[in-house]
Amino acid sequence: MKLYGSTTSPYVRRIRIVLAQTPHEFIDLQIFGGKDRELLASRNPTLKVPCLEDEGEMIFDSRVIHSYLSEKLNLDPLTWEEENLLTLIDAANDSFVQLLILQRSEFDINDEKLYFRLQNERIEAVLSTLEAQLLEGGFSGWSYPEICLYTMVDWCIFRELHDFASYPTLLEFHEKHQDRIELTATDPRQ
Ligand SMILES: N[C@@H](CCC(=O)N[C@@H](CS)C(=O)NCC(=O)O)C(=O)O
Repeated sequence: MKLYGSTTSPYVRRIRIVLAQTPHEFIDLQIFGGKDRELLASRNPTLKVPCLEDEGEMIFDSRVIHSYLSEKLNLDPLTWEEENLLTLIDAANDSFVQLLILQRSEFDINDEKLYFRLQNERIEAVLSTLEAQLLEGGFSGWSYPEICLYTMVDWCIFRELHDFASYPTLLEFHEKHQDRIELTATDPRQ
C-alpha cells in the first residue's frame, strides 16, 4: 500500500494516523511543482493529496480512503452522525486551504470580496458549531472525527491561519491531545 501525500497536509495526516499500525509506504510530495507534481498528476488527476495506491487501484480523497480502509482493516464504520461531523470539519478545512492558497497567490484575504467573505463566514459558522458540540460533551473519545478535528485545528495554528481565542474549548481540545504519540510522530512542524 502506498500513500501519496505531504507532511503538512491535514487531510494526509488523518490517514497517516489511521495507517499508523499498518505497513505502508509514505510518498512525501511537494505538490505544487517540479517532478513531485508530475508524479502526483500521473497518479491523481484531481492533483490533491492524499491518494492511496493499493492492489493496482488508486483511491482519491481522504473520505473515500477512510471508507476503503475501514472495510479493508475491519475498522468500525462511521455512523451518520460521525459523517455529519466530518462534513462540518471538511467544509471549514477546505475553506482554510482555499484561503492559504489565495494568500500564497498574494491576495489580501481580509479584503471585502465576496469569495473571501463566504469562506470566512463558513469557517466561523463551523467553528462555532464545533465549539458548541465540544461544550455539550461531543468529541470526547479518540476516533476518526476527533483525529480530523485535531489535525484541522493544529494545521491552522501551524499555518497561523486563524486566531482561536474565541473558541477556548477547541483550544482545550487541542491541548488535551497534543502529546499523543501518533500526533507528535506526524507533526507538520518537524
Ligand atoms: N477533499 C479532499 C481535500 C484534499 C485537499 O484539499 N488537499 C490539499 C492539501 S491539504 C491539496 O491537495 N490541495 C492542492 C490544491 O488544492 O491544488 C480530501 O479529503 O482528501
